[in-house]
Amino acid sequence: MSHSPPPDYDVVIVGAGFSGIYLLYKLRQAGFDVLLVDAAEQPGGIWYWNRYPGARVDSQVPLYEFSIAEVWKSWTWSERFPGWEELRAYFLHVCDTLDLWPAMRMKTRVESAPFDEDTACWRLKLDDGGKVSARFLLPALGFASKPYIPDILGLSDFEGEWCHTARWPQEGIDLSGRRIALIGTGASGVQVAQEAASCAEQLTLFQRTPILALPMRQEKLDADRQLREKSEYPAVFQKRLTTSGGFECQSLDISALAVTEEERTTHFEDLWQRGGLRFWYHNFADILTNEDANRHAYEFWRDEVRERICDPTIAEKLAPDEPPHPFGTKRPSLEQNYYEIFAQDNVTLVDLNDTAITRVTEAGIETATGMIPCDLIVFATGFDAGRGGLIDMNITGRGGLALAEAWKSEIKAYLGMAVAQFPNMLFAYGPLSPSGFSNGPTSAEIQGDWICDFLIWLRDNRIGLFEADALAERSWTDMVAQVGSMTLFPKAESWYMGANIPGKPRQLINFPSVSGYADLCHDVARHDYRGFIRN
Ligand code: N01
Repeated sequence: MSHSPPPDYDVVIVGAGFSGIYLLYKLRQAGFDVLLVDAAEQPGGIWYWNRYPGARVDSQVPLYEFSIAEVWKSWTWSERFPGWEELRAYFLHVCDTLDLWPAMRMKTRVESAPFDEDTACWRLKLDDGGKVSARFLLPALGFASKPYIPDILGLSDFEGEWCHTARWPQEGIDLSGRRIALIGTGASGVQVAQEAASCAEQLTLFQRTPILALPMRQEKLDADRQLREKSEYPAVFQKRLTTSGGFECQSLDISALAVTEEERTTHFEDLWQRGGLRFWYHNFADILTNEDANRHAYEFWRDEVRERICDPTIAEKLAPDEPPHPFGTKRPSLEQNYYEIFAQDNVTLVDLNDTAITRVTEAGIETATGMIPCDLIVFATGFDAGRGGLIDMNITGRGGLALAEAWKSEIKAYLGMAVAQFPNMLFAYGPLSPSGFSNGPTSAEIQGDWICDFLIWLRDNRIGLFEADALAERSWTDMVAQVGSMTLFPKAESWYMGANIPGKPRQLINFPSVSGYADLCHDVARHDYRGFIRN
């Protein structure tokens, strides 16, 4: 190693969402010199970028917030499932309360992040022309920082407006009186559709696969009620660390096939009435592992939804007799009036399996059966989940190895945080960790605490360099695939399986248990951080 000036910072964190902000708070508390950079104008991560009308979280209060007492004690929500404006305000409150601003540089995008082997530090190039170096690099980009827009012929000819839900203009788009074509019916598509249906002149929704959406059962929250409920918060925050999804409870420990039909229906009915994602995470033990058990859940879902759709042809498109995929193997979303909007005169459903898009013209979307004029096209077509944002950061490790190259045929990562040949880098909420299966703040805190403890341990032991061992990386990657193969997830063409992006390696990109993941990470720590080479 050559004699050169020390790096500018101990740690650079990239991303000001839940993971990045939590890491910043913890590492500053632990005495590290830290800088956080983020391309957005304000903190919030996905809640900055996904500011389309109707964007709101699907984990209920108080699950979707930090467990840091000074933050939750001084914050009041107005709804059980808060919207993006309130979530953004929450992030400002967090940064004010924890005095994080001095270590944050917003409106700054990392253009490239090469590891400099001579000085054993990361040398980041920023889009303002600046450079920053740090001993440790912690990308905290979330799983959904790289939007996916399908390659549709003629899009550049379109004379109206178009955008992706995750790149919605910050000044907003007024949907009133517009003729809107909405492509994609995932969680984002459902939320835009509900808003657009209420004010658009015409909304045409292009569906490739029906989403199996669950009733949200939104509630207003008043301050007095919340104050009373706050006495239970510490127990809820503790509990969420111990469940498989990072929520307040998890699946039952009994099979859906081990109870009578009446008992099964009673439990389904209870989950349905309580609302939220519970029908997904608090259901019978084998809903996501046994096709017969899963079929019961699907049929209950289908029959409930069909009751809300008048037209039998539309009902068969939105809630088909035969499941399009096992229930819950694609992320269910929450809806408020999604199934009712299709009865409105201004809403049309186009099934892309019967009526493919042939091209976009100046005036709208041309399909196999005719032209659909529109003045706004919304792509609610998802993300290159887990991998896309990290690759776009142009991270290069030893010998100039690009992360894109390292992950060309398979995403590999030890503990879903570290990659062989990329020393002194740990990413949060990334692939092969629970991220997409987890309530966000729960994972942010589990990984944030673990990373902070690891960096303290390195400091205490005067270790300046660590790197994931290639064998440990291999066995973690295999283990995630092995656990996945015991579930029904591989049976769906989902972003969980990398199947939504042409050419992306097909593999389960998330570890399907938050508490199981935490146990494994803690075990690694207890064994002097085995699986990491250090010197
Ligand atoms: O993206 P998605 P999303 N032609 O990938 C369709 C979280 N989230 O932004 O299913 C036509 O789920 C695609 O069709 P198919 C949540 O974890 C949370 O909605 O692949 N259609 C699908 O319908 C969620 O799971 C919240 O056949 C095409 C849609 O586009 C994740 O983010 C809100 C297509 C993409 O759905 C991603 O959700 C929003 C093509 N070429 C998001 N390509 C809440 O907290 C794709 N599609 C409530």
